[in-house]
Amino acid sequence: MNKGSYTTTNNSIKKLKLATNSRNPISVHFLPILIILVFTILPRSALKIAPPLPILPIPSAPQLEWQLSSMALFLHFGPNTFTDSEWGTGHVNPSVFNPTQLNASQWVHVAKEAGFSRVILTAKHHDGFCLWPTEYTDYSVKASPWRNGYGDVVGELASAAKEATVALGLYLSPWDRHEYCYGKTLEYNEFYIGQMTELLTRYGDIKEVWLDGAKGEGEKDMEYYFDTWFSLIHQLQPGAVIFSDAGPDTRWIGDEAGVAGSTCWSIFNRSNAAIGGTDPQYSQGGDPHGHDWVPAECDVSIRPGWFWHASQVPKSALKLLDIYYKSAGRNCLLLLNVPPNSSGLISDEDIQVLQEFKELRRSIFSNNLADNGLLNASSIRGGNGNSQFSPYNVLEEGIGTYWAPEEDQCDWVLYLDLRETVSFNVLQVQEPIHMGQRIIKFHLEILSRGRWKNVINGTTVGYKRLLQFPTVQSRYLKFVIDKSRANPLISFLGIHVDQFSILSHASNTTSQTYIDGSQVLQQYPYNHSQTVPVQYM
Ligand code: FUL
Repeated sequence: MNKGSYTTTNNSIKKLKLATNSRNPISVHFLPILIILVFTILPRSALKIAPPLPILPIPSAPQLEWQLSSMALFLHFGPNTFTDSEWGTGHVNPSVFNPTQLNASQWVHVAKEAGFSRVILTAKHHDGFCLWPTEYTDYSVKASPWRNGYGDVVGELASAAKEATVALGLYLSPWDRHEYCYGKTLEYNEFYIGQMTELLTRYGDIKEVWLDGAKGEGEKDMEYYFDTWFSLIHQLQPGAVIFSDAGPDTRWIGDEAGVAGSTCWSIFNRSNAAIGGTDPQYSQGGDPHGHDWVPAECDVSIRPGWFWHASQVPKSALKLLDIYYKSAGRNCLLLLNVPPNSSGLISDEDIQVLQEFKELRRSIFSNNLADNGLLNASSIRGGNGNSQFSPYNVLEEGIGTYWAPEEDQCDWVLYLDLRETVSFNVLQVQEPIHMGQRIIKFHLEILSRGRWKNVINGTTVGYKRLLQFPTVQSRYLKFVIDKSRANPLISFLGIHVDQFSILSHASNTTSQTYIDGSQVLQQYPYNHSQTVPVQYM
């Protein structure tokens, strides 16, 4: 239609030129009037409406890439794998490290198959043993019998990840129980930076650098020069995000259970958090008044320990699904630890659980009951006919397109007619976070026996919000944004069925408003070029 309008306008201009070229002097008199006429009838819809202003803070490109990956696989591996320990003393003989079947391609393959597009390896854990042949200490793979001392776990993983197009992250523990200079501030900072530089210059693209403030009680006191480390990491690997308790690029969620707060902002004040001394509540919730974009990462292990122990078994797929709802489903990245065993492979029982976990996610989220629905909104940026910000954009996967309301509205509502009565128990919502995180409070209503019934209330959406509730049935739904930092934008809305999880909490189904059929019809004036009549039940 727009193209047609342009053609008409161009034809008018051609006619105008013809008229001007003719010998009829009247045309010349009418020329200014004609020009005004042409520009007045130029359809407004032919022009693009600019998107709304992003609201600060917004993510950097590496932060966006990180968030879009949703899940990462953590690989805790080292001498602890062979000594049945978690925090190695740093004095275990390197001869214990001998994974006879180590195959980093298997790790990467397992990750990719299960839907994880990044892996993070403990290049050095607290025991100080290095999984790459560093030049700064003898306490490394070089001193082990593995591959006769010529092996390089980081190198093998980097090649396998590159080949499989899986992103690579490395954990370099600041706390080092082996290194003699640990405790001497300047010397150890130089040592740490030396090791970091090796890792970030030898192995191609590193997408995440992971470090923490963990330290045993009574350990030597010393200062870590975090600002220097972070600047150097960004200089050497501009595409990497740095994880720590307090960012700068991604923050620890504050627990090791993989659970985020039910309110979870990517917005945060870095100055309110210290590495090694965070307030778990602040980390879990973030800060709507913060100045920094520091989204949270939820780390948790598939087994009780971070390292592999023969006596431990993996969590069930259903447990992982529950963790997924509470991490990836609360605007965070899920960092799931799956430790390779002492032969150097990920164990079959862990692979089995990962496959089941993937199948659960597929069966729940691959079907969006809203897909064939009719959508409408309380308002549409640029007017009802504007497809750029149409409510139908929320049915397209990802955050590339979104529904935007007109400016200065008092209601922000998306109406859905699913065209038939369906049962469902999961809501999925996404905000286009490249435009900033906006939504503070929202709720979902269904039309049931002529009354709008509240199904679930929520706070914060962010990249992805998943909400579970006891199964409800309806054809008509209202997604209402109650409070937002700026005009809310929705990039995805999913209505799903989860037949597997058992809910432990009662849903918040409180308020009900009686409405009649004519009101429902009023709420569906815009059919997005589809002429299916919307009827009251
Ligand atoms: C903690 C460490 O102390 C644990 O051993 C583990 O590596 C976990 C992911 O981080 O800080």
